[in-house]
Amino acid sequence: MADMTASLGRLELPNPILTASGCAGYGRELHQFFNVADLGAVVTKSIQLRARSGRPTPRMAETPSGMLNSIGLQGPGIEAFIEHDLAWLHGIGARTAVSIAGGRVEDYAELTRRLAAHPAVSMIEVNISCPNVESRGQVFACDPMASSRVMQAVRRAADETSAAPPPLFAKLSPDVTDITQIARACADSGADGMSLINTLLGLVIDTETMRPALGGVTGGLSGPAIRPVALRCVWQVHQALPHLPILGMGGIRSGLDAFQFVLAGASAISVGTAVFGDPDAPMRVLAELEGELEARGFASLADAVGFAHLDEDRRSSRVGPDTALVARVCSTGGRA
Ligand code: RRO
Repeated sequence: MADMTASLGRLELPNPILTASGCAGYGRELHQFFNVADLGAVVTKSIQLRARSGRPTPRMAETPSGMLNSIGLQGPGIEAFIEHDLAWLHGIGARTAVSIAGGRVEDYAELTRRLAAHPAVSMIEVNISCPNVESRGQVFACDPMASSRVMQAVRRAADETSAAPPPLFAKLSPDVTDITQIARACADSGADGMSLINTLLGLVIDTETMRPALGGVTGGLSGPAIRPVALRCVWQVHQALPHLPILGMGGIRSGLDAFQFVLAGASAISVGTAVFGDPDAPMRVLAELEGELEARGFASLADAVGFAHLDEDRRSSRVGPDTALVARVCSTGGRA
């Protein structure tokens, strides 16, 4: 049995499979299908200071191998979230990564002050990359200076609120020229890790009405269509900042998909859009990923993180007693 413990900075999780923000609400719906406390963690829908009803309907459209959403940050606001949703997650024993979003830097700082010392919060995912906001100027993650201002404020708020705040992960957008520039700006400003990636900005036109299919016109593209883009982002950020923990996501549907993200440098995985068609996908992906690691002789998940970047000598040093097995798999590219 491979050791599936996942490390996201100081946070240690019993396994590396999390939900993806926005794809599992606050956990209750998925809990009908499996115990969400068995996940590495539940990542909540991004929460803002105040309740928000979101963008006009329709808010979802199908695309080949993906889905376009234009939810527009619908949510109950931080107070109701803490009272009802976070309390429920805490009650069932789930580890929770709370995704936060705001229109101003100070919003993020205030949200962090409400959450950083809360015993139910295992991690804060700082969503600076929501594509469905009124103005692209509000997408902090499209600009290194703006990303840096948010992360500095969040870092300061977390450290002022708690002596041992939860890890702070910046969620980045792939819709930039060089994602490593944004990741570096966030890391230099106090982020403990990166969540990669948010959706890509897309558009679908309904050919019957001859108008955009979504009420919000544009939307965020997710699902298998974006997997190679997401994997490329994980690869680039791991290469540029090899010690920075990465939570990887983007169209992951199977253990083999997840394994690619681990090899590229992700220490843990969020399963998102897959749950809409297959609510059991997170636990299935976990079992499949463990099988893929074992089939290649990895004693632990940690040994496989970033493995695709390593030269032959460093590969051998990662795989202990099963070196021969892994060397064979590595050289043939096949399964053991
Ligand atoms: O709520 C949304 O419309 C939304 C958000 Br906050 C996000 O980060 N990514 C996305 O695709 N949709």
